[in-house]
Amino acid sequence: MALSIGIIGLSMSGRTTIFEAATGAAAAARPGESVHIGIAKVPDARIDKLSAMFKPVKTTFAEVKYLDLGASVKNIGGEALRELSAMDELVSVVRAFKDESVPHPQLTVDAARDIEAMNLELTFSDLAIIERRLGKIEQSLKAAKATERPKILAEQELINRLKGELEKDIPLRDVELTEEEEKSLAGYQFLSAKPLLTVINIGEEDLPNVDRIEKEFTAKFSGNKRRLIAICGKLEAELATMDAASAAEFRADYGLSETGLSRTIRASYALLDLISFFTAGPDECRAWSITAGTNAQFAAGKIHSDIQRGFIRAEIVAYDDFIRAGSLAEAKRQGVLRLEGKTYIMKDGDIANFLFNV
Ligand SMILES: Nc1nc2c(ncn2[C@@H]2O[C@H](COP(=O)(O)OP(=O)(O)OP(=O)(O)O)[C@@H](O)[C@H]2O)c(=O)[nH]1
Ligand SMILES: [Mg+2]
Repeated sequence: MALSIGIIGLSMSGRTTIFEAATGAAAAARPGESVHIGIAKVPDARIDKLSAMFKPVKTTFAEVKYLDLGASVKNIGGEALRELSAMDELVSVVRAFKDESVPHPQLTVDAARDIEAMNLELTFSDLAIIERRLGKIEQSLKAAKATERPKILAEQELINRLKGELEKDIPLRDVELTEEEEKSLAGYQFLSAKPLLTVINIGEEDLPNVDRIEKEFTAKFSGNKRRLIAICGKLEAELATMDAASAAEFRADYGLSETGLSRTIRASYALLDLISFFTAGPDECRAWSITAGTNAQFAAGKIHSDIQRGFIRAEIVAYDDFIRAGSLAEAKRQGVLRLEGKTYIMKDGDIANFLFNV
């Protein structure tokens, strides 16, 4: 399943602009529609190269599902909350660009203030969930049998502890939990517990200062499962409509080596500890996303449950070794194409062929 990312932000911060640049869909949430979903292909030069070598019938990039909310993200509740709860990660778009013709809901442009405002929205949303849950726990304690009480009381205590942290402005992703506590909270999908990528939407005039801006804000808003990048949404949206060669030329003029989408996705993958492995052949060259630390047998299950079930061995060659060798046969001759068993831990850039029997 594709990684799913919910875009949040104050109104007019540039969320839809960035969504469109990422997904190539001129497809903001239309009037009367509160959410819009778009699919972005995960750019990966290694897949381009493999595809050029194998000339497969089909080339398939990994995908990221982006969700753009039509309404401003204030008092997150109802459908917006349901949708965001289901996301793997949140991207918070914060306006830093100055433009008199684009009104700011707070009248002035102040990215640091808006970052905190968005954090508060997530905290409030979680506190509301917690209040409702505490009410229900009270009710169930009244009717509970003696044998049921300890479990309910433990949940009550944990939820109260989280409430205390949220009231101190500590997001739940910064709260240390035991594995057991994590498990008991899995059903809640608290928003302030989700990995958060803050995207500062800067004006073109600030492009030479990207590094400084990112360092400054990262120092100020660091935390567990948090990252921050600065991109110029408007420029990205314009470049996304051009053909690749002209876009690259413009990008070079601005001193940008990478697309905003590529930077955003790299940061998103890093936040979730995701890596890519590849399958490559005349039928298809394809990128697959897995969590770092996944073994070969589980990785095989990404492709098909039969391959996981009937797993025998994996033929693995590291991307760089394969490129140096120039072909699978030559990689084999050089001994860099090797056989690995079930427990082999997959590495980013592994090209894999799974041998299985069902
Ligand atoms: N100058 C400038 N304008 C931008 C930039 N990014 C977005 N805008 C403009 O800001 C306005 C709002 O952008 P949207 O992408 O619609 O923002 P949004 O957060 O989706 O807004 P709503 O969904 O309407 O709340 C549009 O007119 C954009 O063209 C930027 O980097 N620079
Ligand atoms: Mg919008």
